[in-house]
Amino acid sequence: MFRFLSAGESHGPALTVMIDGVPAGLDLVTERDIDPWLRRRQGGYGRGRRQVIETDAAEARAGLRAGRTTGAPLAFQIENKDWRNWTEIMSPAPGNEPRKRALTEARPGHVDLAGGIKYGHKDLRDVLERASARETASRVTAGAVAYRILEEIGIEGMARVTHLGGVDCEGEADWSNLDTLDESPLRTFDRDKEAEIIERIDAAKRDGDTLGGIIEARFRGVPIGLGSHVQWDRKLDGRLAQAAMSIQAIKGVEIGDGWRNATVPGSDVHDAIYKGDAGYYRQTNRSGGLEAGITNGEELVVRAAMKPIATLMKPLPTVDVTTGEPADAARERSDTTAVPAASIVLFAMASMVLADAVMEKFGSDTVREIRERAEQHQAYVDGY
Ligand code: EPS
Repeated sequence: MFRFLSAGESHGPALTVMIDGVPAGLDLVTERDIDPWLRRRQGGYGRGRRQVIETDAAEARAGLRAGRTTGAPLAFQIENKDWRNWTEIMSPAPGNEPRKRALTEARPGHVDLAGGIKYGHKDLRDVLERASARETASRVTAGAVAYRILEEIGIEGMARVTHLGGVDCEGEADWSNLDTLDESPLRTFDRDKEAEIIERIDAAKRDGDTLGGIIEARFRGVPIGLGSHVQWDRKLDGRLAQAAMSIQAIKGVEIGDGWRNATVPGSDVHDAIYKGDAGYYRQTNRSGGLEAGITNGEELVVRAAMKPIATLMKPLPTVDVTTGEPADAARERSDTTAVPAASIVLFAMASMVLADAVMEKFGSDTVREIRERAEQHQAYVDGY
């Protein structure tokens, strides 16, 4: 129901985002609802100079009228300010062959070699520009719209880092102090670990190296009964995993304490069920709010493992694809780490999956019907 497509190269003129399936009647103000998420995605210690050039903002092009959605597809554009430095190399017009500054030394871990072979390019810029994580600004734009739908039925979310560069920084997920995450240069509640992690990022930068980490998106107020167990492609955990795994550099996904749960007995894994005045509840949430692909009313927790960025200033051995000779992998301006930014992207992707599941259950034409049906559903659950 909630579908999004994007177009745009890292150093092209702009990123273009199209979103279909947004219900009518959603209050949406780009400066209030989208741009703050774009700013968060640009942040985090360890990013390169590109983020000094960019000030991402979503410009509404379609589907919005007087601060409300109409039910028509939404379209947004995010300017690449760096485009002015790339107008010749990235020009869409003919006449730039042979290309200046062709990138031919395939970086291990990046799209370069496999993408170059697949699409028949020897200037690997023709694949890397689209593989670049610049594209995640589009995801965050669409995710911010999805999150507005979630807010309409009382769902609240957060995005944080729980590990970076070999240091755990999980801390307690503190809903009453979400500002802490924006204040932390690493988007962590565990601020005692910041100095150690920053030292590691500085050391990696000095060494021409990069660092990965673990990120988490968490949602509360999620109704019981989103997703389904009846077919593989309707399971919400599977849908979240696909969305998370599609993010650049993400190589592992867990729901709740997925990896830990594989190592201990079932009695230490499954969350005992209780019923009180407020209905069914659990005292633990190792399943991360999902059982058999259906939300169970507990906090929804999805985590993802991000590998270190593939552009190394101290390059690994590779092959030049034009000469076939051994070479040092290409060096381009890049980030030492983008783990804090990736947490915002995970949050955006998870928001889209959740908004899709919400509309599947409660309707998709108007925000009014979604709200009414969510309230009716809660009354039903309370009496179950
Ligand atoms: C990226 C390389 C860097 C990052 C970029 C992703 O860009 P540049 O080569 O222009 O310095 O900054 O991420 C972004 C531009 C962004 O907005 O997140 C890469 O190769 O993936």
